[in-house]
Amino acid sequence: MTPQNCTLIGAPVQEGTHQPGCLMGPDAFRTAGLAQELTSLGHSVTDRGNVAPRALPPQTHENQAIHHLTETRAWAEALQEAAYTAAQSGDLPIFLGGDHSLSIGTVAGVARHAADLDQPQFVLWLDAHPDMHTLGTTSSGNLHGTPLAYAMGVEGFEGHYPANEHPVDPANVCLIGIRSVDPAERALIANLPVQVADMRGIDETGIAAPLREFLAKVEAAKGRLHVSLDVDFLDPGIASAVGTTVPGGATFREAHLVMEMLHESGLMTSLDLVELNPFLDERGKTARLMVDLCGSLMGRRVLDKPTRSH
Ligand code: 5AB
Ligand code: MN
Ligand code: MN
Ligand code: MN
Repeated sequence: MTPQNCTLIGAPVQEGTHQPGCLMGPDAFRTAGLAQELTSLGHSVTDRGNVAPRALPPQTHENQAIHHLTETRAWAEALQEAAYTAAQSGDLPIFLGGDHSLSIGTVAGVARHAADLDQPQFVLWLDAHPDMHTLGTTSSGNLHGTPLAYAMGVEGFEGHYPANEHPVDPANVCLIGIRSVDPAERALIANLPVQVADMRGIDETGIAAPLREFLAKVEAAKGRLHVSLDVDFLDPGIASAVGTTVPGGATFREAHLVMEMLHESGLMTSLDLVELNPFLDERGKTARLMVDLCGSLMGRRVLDKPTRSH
């Protein structure tokens, strides 16, 4: 496989959720040996440290449930810029969260670069949740539930989040692992051409089928692929260090298979690792599992020949 130049960018944001701890995420990934894992697979790694948002004037929204709107916007601006700059360098940006609100910035940033290249941007959302709330529909007020709606240019963020100049076409979005959907998200999914592989479907077809279908679309369109991996994609039995556990998630092997297939496709151009809450971890177990999954994503395999069967 081609060795890649990986750029690690820490985004210690936790304002998008209601419980503290994601702030420690980037350092937990570093402590669990992410850079060493990538280096051992032949890649080069540059750790750019953590992004720091600037202070913005306070802003409010009529939805009283929303908290930390100003901070979320500040993170989005800083991360959009960081993601755009990192993507332009031609390296593989890996964003270390931090809660999922960081993807408000990262997806828009890499999509801006895809637009420069005149290539379509695709997004693979590995998550228990669709994260498709708008500022008007979130009832928890936790803004980590909004990044995918914003990334696709759904209305409901105007004047609050940065203007999204390069929204991702919903037809280029695939959600895998979904098992907790709120009514407003359900309605949005019904009206958008997104591909959704919920756990119900995965139980029947296996996890490979929907992923294979999506990767074929990315390849046919010569697209760029952003992967956003939320820890709660995984079953809480193997990954407990996350605030929003939902039973019935991806198993150890399902998750590795997704990573292995992504690697074999050679299509991924950027990656978010989000929602790790080290304060809830048991002796670094979830952090280490995430690093282990990154190993499969970046080329570790059992044998030196393909093991896949079509
Ligand atoms: B995560 C919920 N839909 O809006 C909400 O972890 C959960 O980034 C959001 O996927 C979960 O609060 C956001 C109930
Ligand atoms: Mn999420
Ligand atoms: Mn989630
Ligand atoms: Mn969460």
